[in-house]
Amino acid sequence: MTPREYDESDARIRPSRTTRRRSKDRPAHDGSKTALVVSVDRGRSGCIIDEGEENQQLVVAMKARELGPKSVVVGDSVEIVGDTSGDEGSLARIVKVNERKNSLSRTVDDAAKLERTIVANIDQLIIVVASANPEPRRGLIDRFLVSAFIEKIHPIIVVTKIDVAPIPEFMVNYQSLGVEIMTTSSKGSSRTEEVAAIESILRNKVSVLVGHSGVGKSTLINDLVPAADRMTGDVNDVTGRGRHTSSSAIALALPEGGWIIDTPGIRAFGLAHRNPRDIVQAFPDLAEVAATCMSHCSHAEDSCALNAWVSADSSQEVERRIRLESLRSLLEVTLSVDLGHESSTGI
Ligand SMILES: Nc1nc2c(ncn2[C@@H]2O[C@H](COP(=O)(O)OP(=O)(O)OP(=O)(O)O)[C@@H](O)[C@H]2O)c(=O)[nH]1
Ligand SMILES: [Mg+2]
Ligand SMILES: [Zn+2]
Repeated sequence: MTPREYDESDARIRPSRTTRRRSKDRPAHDGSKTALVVSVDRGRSGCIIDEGEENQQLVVAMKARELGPKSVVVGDSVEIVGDTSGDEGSLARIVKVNERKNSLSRTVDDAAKLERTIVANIDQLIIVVASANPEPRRGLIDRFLVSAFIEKIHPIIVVTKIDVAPIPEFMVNYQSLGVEIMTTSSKGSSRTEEVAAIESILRNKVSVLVGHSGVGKSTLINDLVPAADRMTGDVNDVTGRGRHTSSSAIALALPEGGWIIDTPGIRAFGLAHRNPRDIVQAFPDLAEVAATCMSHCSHAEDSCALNAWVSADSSQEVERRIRLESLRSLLEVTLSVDLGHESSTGI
């Protein structure tokens, strides 16, 4: 298999003669049914109608042409019309994507303008990092955290492959920003308890697993949802990289309630569409101080008001210093992002 990056354009459909013909006698939209998108693969979306009810039904649907370039992603709430029987070979049409409460999106690199949405309507972002093989990369974790804080998605870090190497020290500092860190090993004797602990934080929530290829996202999903049967792939011994085994996102129902979304491993998470400085807003105590900074303060300079805040209270100085350092690590992402726009918050 050729390794490749997940590309949302995979989901794009070319208008064909058949769709054009069908659109002539399309039904009125007021008879549409609301559905949850659980998979998107080559233009076909798996949609669940009457989710959680007795008559819950999986329907395959295609995006209607009238939707234009707007993407349909896993986690979306959509309106579908047409053949919603779910019968073998049936195909319904998605006529509307309902408003998203949030979404996780990236640009291919920091200069790119085209924003690609990965998933929508998420409660928790589970950043999966291997302690080794592949090596953890701080930059990617920081980028995921920036997005989570801006989009108000609760982030959690799960460190896998604890059997191979201990948890990297730099990760512990994220706790000062309120990020919970959990560890697991598919090989260890306490796997059952570790999976149970992860399961309990996922219960009745919509969570998405993200991370590099080969970190063990699908391996974890298979233990959380035994019926999932996700394919896993070994990490290349020579390059230390995963093989991009999972190629599209899919949401799976957790046995105890809630949804877990497996995503394909990504190489880069561009933030051209974000201003990382906005993450300060996610921390009210820091935002209050940062509001007194000089305009355009990068919060990394000597005159930054946050420096004075650290030493203003000696009893809290150590905690404050770690918290500020962790925040600055996220803000450093700013340096590598070409900020095409100024922060709307003025800080
Ligand atoms: N030693 C060890 N190996 C693990 C652990 N978790 C997963 N693996 C192995 O790591 C490899 C990659 O696992 P996958 O679950 O396919 O990784 P993924 O994150 O889904 O990768 P993509 O689908 O390519 O994004 C497989 O060979 C797994 O058996 C772990 O905790 N310890
Ligand atoms: Mg996978
Ligand atoms: Zn500042």
